[in-house]
Amino acid sequence: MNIEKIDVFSILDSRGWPTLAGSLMLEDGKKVYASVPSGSSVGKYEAVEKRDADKDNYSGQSVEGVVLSFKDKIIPVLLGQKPDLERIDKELIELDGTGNKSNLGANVTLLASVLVAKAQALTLNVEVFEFIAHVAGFKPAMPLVRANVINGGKHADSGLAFQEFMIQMLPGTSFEDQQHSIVSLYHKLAEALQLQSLSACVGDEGGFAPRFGDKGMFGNERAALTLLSEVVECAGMAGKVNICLDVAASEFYDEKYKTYNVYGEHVFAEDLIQFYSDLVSQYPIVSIEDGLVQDDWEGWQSLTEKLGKNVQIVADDLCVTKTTRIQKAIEENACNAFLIKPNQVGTVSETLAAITLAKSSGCGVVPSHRSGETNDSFIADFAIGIAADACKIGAPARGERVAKYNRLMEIERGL
Ligand code: 2PG
Ligand code: MG
Repeated sequence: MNIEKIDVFSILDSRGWPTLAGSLMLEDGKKVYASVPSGSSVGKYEAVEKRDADKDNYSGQSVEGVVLSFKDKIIPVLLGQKPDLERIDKELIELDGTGNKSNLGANVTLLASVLVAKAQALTLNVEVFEFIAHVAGFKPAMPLVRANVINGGKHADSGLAFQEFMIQMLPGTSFEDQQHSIVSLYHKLAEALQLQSLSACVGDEGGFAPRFGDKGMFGNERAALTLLSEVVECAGMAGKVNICLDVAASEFYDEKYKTYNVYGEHVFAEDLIQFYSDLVSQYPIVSIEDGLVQDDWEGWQSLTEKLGKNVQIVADDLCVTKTTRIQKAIEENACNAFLIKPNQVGTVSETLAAITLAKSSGCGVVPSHRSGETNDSFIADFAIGIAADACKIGAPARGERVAKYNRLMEIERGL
């Protein structure tokens, strides 16, 4: 069954900025749809996302020109072909010809790649998660959900330096039970915030964005963790809920002074590591993502050495789903888990290669949504297909996040 028609267009993402979407029709008239997400705390080694860069059009975020270039360069290559993910991804990589998709754009190549993956699943008469599992050679499994319930950093104006405070149930919990607990804690957290006259408005990933006020260096982060722990305890769930952090430390790193700029103070990597160590001893923190800046390999080594035995040390900006950087991190013991975002590399195949490498060295893999999302729930299928330890899909609120929860539930029911 060959590809008969492809349509590409611009839609709005969850932050109200344009992003690429498209449909692919096979000869038998069956269609698949896909759209691509977009990050805001973007690592500097990520593949390039193409925008029109016309300041007068959606403040430089429009993708109309990108749509035209997709039509010109990609559609002619795909039409008439069988949807064969591996082969077409290779063609896309060759056509781009750069190491970071700076020619075509990772949003362009990823849209094509996901459309082809979904179309190939259709021709094989399997679900997308089954197709991913088949290509990657894994047995599908439900992941633990990392629900981002308090938003800071670039994702909210809460003033919190840390970007994400996530809750995660204990391993072995069904998705239905996970969702049940996450949702009830999420609403209890809203009540607790309101009781303290703090805002229960939400940030980009659906987590609350309270302004704790001026509590001094990292005082707000402690306040957030304490509140979260209290809510868990009041709900009678102490011991059943773990906390995961995405510090997104590159976002508050001061290149000039080589320190972390925290509430106006300069903090050195050693002090930050000590701070994490204190937090880990006080709260049930099981994972710390991007605890340090994306270039500090030595710092990452120290962090992993100090906490990596009991805590997952997750590289997002450090390795950006790129096999060369993942290989370096493995060799240098710079972390013990990798965040996985397909749009950081630009094709499904390259994302799967990154996962295979990470898993073969015993490291954890955590597929992730982006802060700017669409209702496409591909990442939920993907996380199951690669039997991920955990996945980040945001809070159980906002349509684009809930789409992932609902898809996970749909698949668990079917399984
Ligand atoms: C992250 C992501 C997703 P963004 O840092 O892990 O939570 O954020 O998409 O803004 O890069
Ligand atoms: Mg991150």
